[in-house]
Amino acid sequence: MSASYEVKGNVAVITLNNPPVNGLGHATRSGIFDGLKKAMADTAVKAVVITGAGKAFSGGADIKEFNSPKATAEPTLHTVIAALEGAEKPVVAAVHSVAMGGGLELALGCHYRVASPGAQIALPEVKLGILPGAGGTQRLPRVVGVETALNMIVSGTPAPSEKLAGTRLFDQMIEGDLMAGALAFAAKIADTRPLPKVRDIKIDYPNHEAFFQFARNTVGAMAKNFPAPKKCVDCVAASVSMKFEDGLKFEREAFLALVQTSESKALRHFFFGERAASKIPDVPEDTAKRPIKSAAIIGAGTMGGGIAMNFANAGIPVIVLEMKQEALDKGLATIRKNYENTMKKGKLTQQKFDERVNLIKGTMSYDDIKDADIVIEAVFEEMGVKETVFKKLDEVMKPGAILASNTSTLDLNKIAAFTKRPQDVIGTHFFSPANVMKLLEIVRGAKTGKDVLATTMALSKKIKKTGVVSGVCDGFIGNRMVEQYSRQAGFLLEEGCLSEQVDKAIEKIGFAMGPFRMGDLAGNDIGWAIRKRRYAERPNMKYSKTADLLCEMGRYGQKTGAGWYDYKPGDRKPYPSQLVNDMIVKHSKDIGVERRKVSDQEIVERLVYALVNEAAYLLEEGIAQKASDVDMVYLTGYGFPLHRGGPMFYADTVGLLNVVSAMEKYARGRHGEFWKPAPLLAKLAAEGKTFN
Ligand code: 3H9
Repeated sequence: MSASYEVKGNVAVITLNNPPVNGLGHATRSGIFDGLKKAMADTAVKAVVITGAGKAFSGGADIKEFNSPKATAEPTLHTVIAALEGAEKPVVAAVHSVAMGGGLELALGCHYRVASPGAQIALPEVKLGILPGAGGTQRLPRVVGVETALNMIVSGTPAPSEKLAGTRLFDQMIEGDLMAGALAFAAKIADTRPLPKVRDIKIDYPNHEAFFQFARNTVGAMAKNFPAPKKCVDCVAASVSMKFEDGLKFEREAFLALVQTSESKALRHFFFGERAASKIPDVPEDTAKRPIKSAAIIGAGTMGGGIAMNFANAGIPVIVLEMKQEALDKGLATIRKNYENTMKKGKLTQQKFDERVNLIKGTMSYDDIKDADIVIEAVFEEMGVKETVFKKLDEVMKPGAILASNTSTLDLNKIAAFTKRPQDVIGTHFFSPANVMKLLEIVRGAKTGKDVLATTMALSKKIKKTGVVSGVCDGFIGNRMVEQYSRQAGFLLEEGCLSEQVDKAIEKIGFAMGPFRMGDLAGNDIGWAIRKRRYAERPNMKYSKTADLLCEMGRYGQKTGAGWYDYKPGDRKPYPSQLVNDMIVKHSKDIGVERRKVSDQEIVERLVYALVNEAAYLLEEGIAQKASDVDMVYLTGYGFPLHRGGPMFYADTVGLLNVVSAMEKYARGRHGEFWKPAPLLAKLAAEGKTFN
């Protein structure tokens, strides 16, 4: 039983005890149900207090149980809530720390609720692609009002308990000892009859249809790939227009339909994948971490400045080092401007602006950074430059400082070898714009210390990044995969596509941007430089020459006003370019390829399966630890559509056997070698298994 029972005076106390967040799994639900029965049977008990042990009242239904028989095993959450609400003795919920989802719904089923200030109150189900399915959409509007409830349910955002103190959600706020306060409250109301029930509260909300239609349109536009937000609106609307029992039934049906959707499964995969990413098999959670109270960044360019902002945002002082005064001034001015823009949008107060700007200092002297707990190098991506920087850092930094490189492709082990302390060297690969993008690839060198890895992992959480560990290889997880994706995109042009068709096909399935629009944004010259290196290093690896021809035309992308597309001054909208299209068609002719009509399905399969196959190699080689890590990289750093759950989850959803059959079909085309399934993919497909 994951709930304990004790009697204090004439009050029974049921304490949910299912660490870490008192999820309402089957055992916990049974514990509450049995405790309640005991309390009802004991004539000495006059009232019941229900609370949670540890760091939560309850984080809600146990998500791990979804789509398993335990989720629907009796007593279900509905049964438990009905029992609480129908109890003939008063039941008081004593809420603290976290009351979310089913946890809040449980509290809403109690006759009374008392709370500590600072508790996070939320119905966050929408973030998992579902909706509150245990009465939340029907009861919350009755206590906090329709509009507040709708906002909370559609956004899933937590509100602090004190903000809701004036509503019927809480009967009393308790400063100090919550249990003592709850027991005193229970004693006070022990004899009150009839017992108040949220379901009995009448909702008076005239002219609601127009309001709900507006809400439906708004959420429909904002979350077009997800069915849940619209259903949330429908359920709250039902709380106004239907009788309580009918509303509950309506909500239940919507919940059961949503929990089966691939969108919800993808969001739940993301929830657990993000948390799983921080778990490293040979680095236990209790590994001692080094304190990070200050940071230094080498380089005040776009990357260095963006990285510095992350530290300031987390309240950590940071010094940015540059070689020239002009570059330093420019970098610091850009940071200031970024914060000013955020303030103008109303997302930052003047006080926070001042705090953050004051936390970032500039210097041209290594002497000023020597005491920093971590230093991150964000200088030019060239081994010689890295060598100079790391030798210098080895010379000046205090013992125990973490020496991090923001390299996106270079060999971290080589970089570490420039120092006499390779155990302190690690890769922190940020993505541009570094103050916005969630992904942080944490590159573990052969000699990186476990404490350094654990510290950097914890730091990624502190600066609100999704940290994913990668081993050392060219391009790490994300860029190594994207290279294969780009190669396929190039081959598609040779075989019959134009850039626009490829971009549109992949954007239609939800990608933020197709490969060619992405190239224009990032700068086509970057890929060109990498390919030139590849032509020398790997002469057998084939690439389409179209991208090289484009660069030879000086079309580097948005920054030159022309790339795969044409651009107008001050306008980022891509316009198809006749010149480029002619170049593509001519190139096919030059290499003797007869152009054909390529279907959108083929485009999507070839691009996505190119990612999947490379990722299977990464898993085999141990560069990526688990398939969900690959998905986290693509969801948080590469614009892979969230509702598809990442490339590996997508492949699992399609079925690995189907993926392999499609690859066999493409292998009969021009690039047989490319489509050879990685041994891991072939094995899993043959065994009928999945990556995740
Ligand atoms: C629901 O309630 C449906 C009902 O309406 C209807 C039912 C019929 N279940 O985030 P953390 C685990 S849907 C299972 O790092 P924090 C989490 O995986 C639910 N496990 O901690 C992690 O495990 P591990 C609606 C859960 O302190 C550990 O707890 N509720 C659940 O930063 C620590 O998590 C939500 O959507 C769960 N419900 O934040 C709330 N919640 O250690 C989702 C957490 O093995 N949860 N875990 O990696 C959260 O937002 C945060 O976890 C919370 C704590 C704020 C609670």
